[in-house]
Amino acid sequence: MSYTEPRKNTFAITTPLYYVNDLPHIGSAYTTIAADVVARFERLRGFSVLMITGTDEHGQKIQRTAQAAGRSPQEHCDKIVAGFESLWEKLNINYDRFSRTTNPRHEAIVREFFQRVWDNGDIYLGQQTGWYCVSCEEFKEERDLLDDRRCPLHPNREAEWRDEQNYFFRLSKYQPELERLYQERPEFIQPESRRNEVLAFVQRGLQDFSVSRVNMDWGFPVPQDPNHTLYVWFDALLGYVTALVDPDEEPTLENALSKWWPIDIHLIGKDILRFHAVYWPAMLMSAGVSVPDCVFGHGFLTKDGQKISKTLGNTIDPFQLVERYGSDAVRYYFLKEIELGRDGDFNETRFINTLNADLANDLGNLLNRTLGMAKKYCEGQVPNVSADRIPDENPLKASGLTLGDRAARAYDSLAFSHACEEILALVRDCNKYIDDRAPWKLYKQGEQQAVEEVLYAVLESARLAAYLLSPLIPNISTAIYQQLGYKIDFNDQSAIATAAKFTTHANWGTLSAKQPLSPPKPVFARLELPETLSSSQKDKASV
Ligand code: ME8
Repeated sequence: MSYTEPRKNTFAITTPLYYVNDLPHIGSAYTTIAADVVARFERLRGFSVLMITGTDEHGQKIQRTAQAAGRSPQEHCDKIVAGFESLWEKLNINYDRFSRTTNPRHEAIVREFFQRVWDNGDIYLGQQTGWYCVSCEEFKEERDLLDDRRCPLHPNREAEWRDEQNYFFRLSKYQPELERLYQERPEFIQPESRRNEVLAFVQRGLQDFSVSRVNMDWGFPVPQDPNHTLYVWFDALLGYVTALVDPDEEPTLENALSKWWPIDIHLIGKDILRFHAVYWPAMLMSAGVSVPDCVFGHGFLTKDGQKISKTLGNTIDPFQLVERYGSDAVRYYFLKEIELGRDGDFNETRFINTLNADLANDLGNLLNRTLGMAKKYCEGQVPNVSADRIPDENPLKASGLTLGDRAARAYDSLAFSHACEEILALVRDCNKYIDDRAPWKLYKQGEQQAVEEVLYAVLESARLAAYLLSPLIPNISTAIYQQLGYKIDFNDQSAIATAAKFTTHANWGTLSAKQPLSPPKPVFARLELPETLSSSQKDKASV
């Protein structure tokens, strides 16, 4: 994808369809926030956007969890789904479709797709023997297990031995076609490190995988042999396709693929890369469907340097985090502080320090002090200056003129932390510029024109920063815009592309002279460290 290349005017992005074995955790929140930021940015740019999230509800793992909780599987799923919906609302996620794999409409799509693969001769009956990790819902090679046959991703669970008749999908047949795909479209798997992982895996030789289970009925029956239940991953990946059908349309493959296909980005964590970058395109090839544009596998979150796990008892509760600090803070921290392709750490002290530095000090104070001066020196209006009268060499204008392009390129490659750096650099330049030009002195010297030029340049740069940060911190950006005298709400996703056109608002020089400003109000209150944080954690953060 490139900012400059023409594209279709629709854009579809997916998060994984999360397992409902438990309430959403910080990992699921991380992927969903990132997808929401991309979707918001594309909407801002004027694309017709479909953001899909949802839940993966079938399979043994869910069946057993429900059983342990004393509920029917469907009751259990409904209960947990409500938790996902509630977290997405708290985190201000603007998804368009929530795909649940237990939706009866989904079964119609799965049946039609499976029939195509069957008709293509890619399904056969065979004997499956091997170690199965129920938590991954995946057969494991013996060499990939720990010494006591535990799965490295779920060391508290033993893999289970299986020896049963299953239907298999001829993955091996698609090896040459997959290799051609990776060769011809290097951007299909991103970032590069993940692409290399997949290439190495495929080079070892692909083996057919089983797509049905026996003695397990929480799932769709295999249409041609109802004694078998379809493998949860086969059904789950198709949840993306079902989500594309408009609610008032018949759930057919033709309808599903008519508008939004191919999906532009499947955003996932690195744990499920193989399913998305190997199994999924092969299934699509078998069914005669084109493959998605890109699979982006992000890194994993750790806490205070340790893997987040229930066994270690160091999970981060996203509900608590958002209640304590607000959605913009949570969204900003994870995407600014962690490069999306890499693993990243959460530390509450660093969380607070980053937000105070960037949002309260640099951005918030800048706006506050500049609006205060505009009130005093310019009658509470945008200074009476036309942007083209400010020379191109003005440091804020010079940087502001190219910032829209630079930020767009960063967003395009999902380099959110880089986008934030670029935008925050302008904000910091503004603070320095005010200190250097000291408008309060210019005012005393009677240099009204100079005062107005300085304040215009700063207010306009703050506006541009707020605009370009709006996919990440929509509430703060809205507050900034409203104080600058606009009636624009960055959360009004259906109107935003026309209310604040990208071609105008992403450029420096958009703020209109004499627009009435609102009285300054802090847009982000400084955060305090909760008492409960131990001093050792504070120490770690400062290392
Ligand atoms: O795998 N750091 O669902 P799932 C960052 N149902 N992201 C994390 C994370 C961490 N520590 N832990 C989890 C499934 N994630 C399947 C998907 S798709 C058709 C089916 C995120 O609930 C990350 O996006 O186990 C990972 O890929 C996803 O949660 C796994 O979610």
